[in-house]
Amino acid sequence: SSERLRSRSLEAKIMTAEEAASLIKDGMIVGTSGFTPAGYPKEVPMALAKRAEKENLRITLYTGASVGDELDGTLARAGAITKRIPYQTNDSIRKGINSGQIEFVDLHLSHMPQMIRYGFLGKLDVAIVEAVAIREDGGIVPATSVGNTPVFIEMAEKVIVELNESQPLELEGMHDIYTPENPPHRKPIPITKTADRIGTTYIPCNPEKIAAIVLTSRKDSVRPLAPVNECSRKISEHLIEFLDHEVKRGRLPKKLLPLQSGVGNIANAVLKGLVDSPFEGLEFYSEVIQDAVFDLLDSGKMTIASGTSVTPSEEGLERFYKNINFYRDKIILRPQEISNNPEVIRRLGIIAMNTAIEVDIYGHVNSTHIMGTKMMNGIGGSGDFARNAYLSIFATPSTAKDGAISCIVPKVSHVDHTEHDVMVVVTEQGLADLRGLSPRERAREIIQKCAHPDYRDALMEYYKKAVDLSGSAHTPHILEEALSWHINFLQKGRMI
Ligand code: 0RQ
Repeated sequence: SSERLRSRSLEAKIMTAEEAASLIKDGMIVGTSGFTPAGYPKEVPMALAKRAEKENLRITLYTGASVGDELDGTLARAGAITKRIPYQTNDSIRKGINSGQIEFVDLHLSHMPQMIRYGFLGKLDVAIVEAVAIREDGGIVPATSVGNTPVFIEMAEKVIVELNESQPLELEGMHDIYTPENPPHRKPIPITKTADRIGTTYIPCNPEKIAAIVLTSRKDSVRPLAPVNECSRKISEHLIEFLDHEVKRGRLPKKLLPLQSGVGNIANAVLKGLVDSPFEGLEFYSEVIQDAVFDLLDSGKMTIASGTSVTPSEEGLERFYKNINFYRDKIILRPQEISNNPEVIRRLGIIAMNTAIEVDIYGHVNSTHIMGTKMMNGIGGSGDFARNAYLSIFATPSTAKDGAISCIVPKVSHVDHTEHDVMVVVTEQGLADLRGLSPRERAREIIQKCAHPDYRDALMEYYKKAVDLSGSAHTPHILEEALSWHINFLQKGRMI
């Protein structure tokens, strides 16, 4: 309808998904909208996957972050992806990455857009983007995510738009699109408060670049959230007690500082815990806006939420659409280059809460690799936030796989966040405050506060032996034994 396609001359570009997909050739670099399963194109990727089953067609796929199965899954199963950047959560992609079929580059999410503009990641051939509307001047109004869509539209030769009628027009006005200049001309990003709007409500696009418009009403495949379990609830309690303590000590203002939280069940539980906490006037400056943020906005505990995508569960999405006029002026969607920008994170003083796969006794965090070799999802935005935060917190259950794995280990099998970027570690057992502690002090704090009782003594034994054998070195280790827990698990199915 003319409400969604506001340029008469672009009507000639309306075509089927198959016709649009034919613009994509073997070997091309394709960038798509989408950040966590929100606002990603569906029809053209599915048509492309069908073609790839019959002909030689393999592409390099860039996205904002993870996307839905219609995009990542169908293309991976058709063998149509040679390289994937920068983050994924799809089983088929993961299988491809961990079996040598797909090359994966795990990037900090805020780095990717500037790397594209700097020319580090090659020349983008086609951008496929989901939109709520196309303006008369070609400007594109994104749907439930912004991610890397602005840079893909700017840098791609051609743009294919999936105009999605299932995404409400009321989304228009929630986005804030701003693109930093390349050095040496970059200026300060003028965000000084979470609620600041600094850009346009649409992504500028030269209408001549729009090569195809595909109409659809296919919905995002959002993912269910598990109910808050005992372990996540305890982690949430420890964290809220800690934040309260920081306020009492005068190290945090009463309304805290803007919060960032990762995705998933622990993150959701922590945010849900805040609904019943004493804190008021909270702000959220994060990547992903999930269900618990709606609870916080509804309860009046939170005044503003800024992110790069809205990714609730199915019920959450329904609730979001139903009350969109309430949420419209409380939610701002920004490019991931801005939502995850180190300059802004440092300026606002973000409290960053992310999840670890494992943490070692010195505070190094592995967020990406299972047993040091197999890629899980990717670093996502956790590093953007952790390194630049006012407070950098990592949470994990103390054990995994029914207790066969200790998530507190002598040495992590892969490092994403170094000891320099981790201030607080929290498990259901307790919280270790590592600020101002040396490695030897950190080891005792982490083992005593965070390790599961089944593993605590063995960790302390390793640590003491390492102190002895290294002559109390700065970071005591026994190199022959440091990864023996992982080797035990791989060989015997239990770490000790
Ligand atoms: O595997 O499902 O096969 O049992 O790892 O673990 O406990 O379900 O945790 O879903 O919250 O994910 C770090 C991966 C946690 C995620 C990570 C196994 C465990 C299970 C998942 P199964 P859980 P979650 C914002 C910020 C990086 C990106 C990021 C992540 C599976 O939070 O990707 O932070 N973070 N982004 O059994 C072996 C261990 C294990 C283990 C858990 N120590 N050893 N396996 N598992 N601990 C979002 C974006 O940036 C977009």
